[in-house]
Amino acid sequence: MSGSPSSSSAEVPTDLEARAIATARILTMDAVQKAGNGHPGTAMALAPVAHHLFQHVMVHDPNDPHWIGRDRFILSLGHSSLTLYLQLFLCGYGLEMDDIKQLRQWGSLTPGHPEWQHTAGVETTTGPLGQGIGNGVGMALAARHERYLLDPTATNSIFDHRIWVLASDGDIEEGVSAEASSFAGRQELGLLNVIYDDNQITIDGPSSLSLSEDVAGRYLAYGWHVQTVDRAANGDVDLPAFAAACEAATLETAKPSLIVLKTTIAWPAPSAQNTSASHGSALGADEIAATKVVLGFDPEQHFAIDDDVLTHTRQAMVRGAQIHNEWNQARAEWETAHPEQAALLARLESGELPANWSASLPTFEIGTQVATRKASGAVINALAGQLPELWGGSADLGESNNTHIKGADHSMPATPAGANIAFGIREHAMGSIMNGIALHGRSKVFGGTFLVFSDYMRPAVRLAGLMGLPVTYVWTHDSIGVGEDGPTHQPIEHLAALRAIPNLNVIRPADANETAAAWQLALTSESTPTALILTRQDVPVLDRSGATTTNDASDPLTKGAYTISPADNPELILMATGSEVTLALQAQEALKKQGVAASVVSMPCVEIFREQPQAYRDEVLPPSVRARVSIEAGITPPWREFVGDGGRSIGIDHYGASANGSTLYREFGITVEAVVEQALAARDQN
Ligand SMILES: Cc1ncc(C[n+]2csc(CCOP(=O)(O)OP(=O)(O)O)c2C)c(N)n1
Ligand SMILES: [Mg+2]
Repeated sequence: MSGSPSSSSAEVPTDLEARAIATARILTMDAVQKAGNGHPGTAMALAPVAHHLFQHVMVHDPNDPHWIGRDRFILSLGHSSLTLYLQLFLCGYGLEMDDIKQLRQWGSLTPGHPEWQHTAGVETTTGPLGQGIGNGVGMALAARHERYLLDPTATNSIFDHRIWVLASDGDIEEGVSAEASSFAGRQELGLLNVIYDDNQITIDGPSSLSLSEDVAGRYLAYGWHVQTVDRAANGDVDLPAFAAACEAATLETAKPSLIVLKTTIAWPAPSAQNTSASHGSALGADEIAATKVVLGFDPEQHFAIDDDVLTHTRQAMVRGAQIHNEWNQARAEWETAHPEQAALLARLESGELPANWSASLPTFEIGTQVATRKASGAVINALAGQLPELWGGSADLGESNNTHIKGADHSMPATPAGANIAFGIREHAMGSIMNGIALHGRSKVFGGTFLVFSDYMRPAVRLAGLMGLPVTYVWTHDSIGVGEDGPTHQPIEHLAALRAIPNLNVIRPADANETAAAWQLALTSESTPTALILTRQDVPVLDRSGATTTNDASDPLTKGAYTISPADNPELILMATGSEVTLALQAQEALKKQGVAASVVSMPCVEIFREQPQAYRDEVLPPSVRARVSIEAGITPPWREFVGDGGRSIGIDHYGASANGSTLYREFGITVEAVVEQALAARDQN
């Protein structure tokens, strides 16, 4: 299965192939010109590269973009989306000329940057530079993990496939790619091949304005296999040399490969080539006409393609069907030889969890003291044996985040099926790699760090939300409760900042049992990432038996918020998240002693609560009860949404300090007394 789908050619392309490449260049110019804006230069330069990969190198089947045996292609330089769209058109993935004409238009299949699940054949959403490299590293790690989970003893496996990434100067300059590439070197991810379009141009001018390092040397130092391919004498891609480099990269299976490929942006446009302007603006009618003449095409024709060219490139469908069919036969043999693994793969492909899996979720005894991070660790360890698809790790805080799976190997070159991932102190790459693992398919991946460092991975978290990847973040040390490490380590605005990301469920469980329920929700999420926000410090396991709000068997946490401790005809509502729910319950007691009836709402997940029907939300927060107090050890302004005009919020709107956690809660006024005081004031005011 490791061979190329067509006879590999380290030769000069045939006339038909040369015309296919020239056609891609011309369609690039036409499409951007019609849209009025876009990125023509790089797609023109890289047309031969993409053609070679899609026609001669990658194992893929345009008839089935989801075939699990396919090589993955990532366009990390997402601005050059036509590089990918034109190959999807030429190979027969479903895009047609009309789609190319609709580049960047409302509702089209060809948006400005490639979007996963929007256009068949797009493996990940790219545009934020650097992320595609991180995604590629994640896919390569996942490919290796899955291969050794399913087919550990084979020399050549049907599950071996490669990840091809096309990257630009921006990808190379962004820090996330350095983190991810360093990780890939340590992991010896031989399935990963990155092509760096070294065109020495970025938007603001020559890349030398901002880049002087020896990139090839840097990647050699990471432990990569590195090749450099110079331009052809005429300035075009040296295709035979590039083809030879692809072969060498494919043969290198013990190290990730980097091909530093020198190109000329906007080649062969007479005036626009090698200019920064060609990166992001239409070339203009005159320049396009002149370029068509250079390429031997009719300058009067637009969006033209010769029938014989399209027939030739769409042979990719025939070859794809054939190689896929052979693969299916090999899979049938593998299934017979490996019934247990075959059953596992069938389950993973169905998206089902094992029957009764949730029965092994731990339950915690009321009244005991358990840090929610510890409860999370107990959940992970209770499930790991049953769910081989559950794997993950931490950015070097495994012991603190309680993400370590005991008794399991690390995922390493020598133990590739290991379930623990040592991401290293690389939060941003961790987020991007997690996305790649999720995109590769069939994994339930988690990654941990301190909540305060979620900022270091935010761009990848946003992309997980945008793509709808069901990854799980284990963010512990969730408040000033961190204590002595001080303000650098104490999250303040983080909960609010994370809740601002669309399609991210931020869950801050009140106790150990809510933590188990939160994990259950995370593992059954299909298209929303989950952030688990967990305490460093012990919190009591709460008696939740009085929770009023569920009329089904699921944990009340699944409603996002619920009345954990009701009161008859409450004058007041106290609402809280995480460790502050305990404070709210203590304040409820204190108020009761003064003859004041307050109910307590645990609101672990604002996002899910917002999705509940109005009737349920009114049941939890009756509009008639205007005296409300929120308690959360984070910034207070967002709580206005729930406490309303008559309400008050207790939290912390400034940085923390170095002292033990209980001192900080006291000094910063997050106390039972403060809650009682604010509650009475709110009551008197309403
Ligand atoms: C994280 C991020 N920052 C900034 C941008 C905006 N941007 C798009 S392309 C680009 C750089 C263009 O240079 P290069 O990466 O070399 O691409 P080329 O023009 O050579 O194709 C920038 C700054 C982005 N897409 N992502
Ligand atoms: Mg560049």
